[in-house]
Amino acid sequence: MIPDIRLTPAQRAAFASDGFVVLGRILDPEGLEACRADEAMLREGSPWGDAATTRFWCLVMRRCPGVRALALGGPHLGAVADAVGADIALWWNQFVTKLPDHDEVRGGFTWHQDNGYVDVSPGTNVTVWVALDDVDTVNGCVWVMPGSHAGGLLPHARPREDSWHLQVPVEGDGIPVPLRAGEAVMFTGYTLHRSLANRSGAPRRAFFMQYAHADATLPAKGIRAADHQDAWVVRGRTSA
Ligand SMILES: O=C(O)CCC(=O)C(=O)O
Repeated sequence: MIPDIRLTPAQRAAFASDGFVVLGRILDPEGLEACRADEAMLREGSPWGDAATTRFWCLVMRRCPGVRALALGGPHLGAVADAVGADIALWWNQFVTKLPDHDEVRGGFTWHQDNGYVDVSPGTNVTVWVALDDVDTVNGCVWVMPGSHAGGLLPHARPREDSWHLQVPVEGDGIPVPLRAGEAVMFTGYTLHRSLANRSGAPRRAFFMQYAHADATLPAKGIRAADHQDAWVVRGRTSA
């Protein structure tokens, strides 16, 4: 079992200035296999008739025991508490599998802030993105723009009429976050990030979890994050 991960003072300072921190390993080999088994079950059960090579499965806590154990009790929750406070709600979770595809338009996920999709108040929320395969610049690791969280929410727009993606125009490449399978990076809801196409020969599997303060709200939806579908208070409690 991996012990609770707490941010060191240096990591807290780096997280405050950069908007992201690499947490290291949050899944042991058994936990990793359980998460991969969840992903395999979803992928095998999904008839994907279109050409999309990036596949998403959202809000999977009820049917995926591997990622449920991770999201509700993983060692990253210590670091999440350092960022969010002692009362924590998991309010969103999602698999993202990139199948091999050299086409950057189809295979890439353009620059965005997670709060650009759904804003959270207060904006102390974080995303923990865990690699289920070794990830690097060849197979589509996440890239982050250090310090980009400092200005808060930026205007997002659709790159094309027919796209559900939202993006922010960004100058510069940012920095890649290569990880080994089972390792994670945590970033704020306002940290710009993206991923490029998977130019390897094998799927790139990942899972991410979004945590907010247990009393945080989703203003656009008019609800508390803890009351969202599939949300769980994973540490502490809500105030009412
Ligand atoms: O897993 C990826 O490639 C990036 C996914 C992402 O940033 C998102 O779904 O918000």
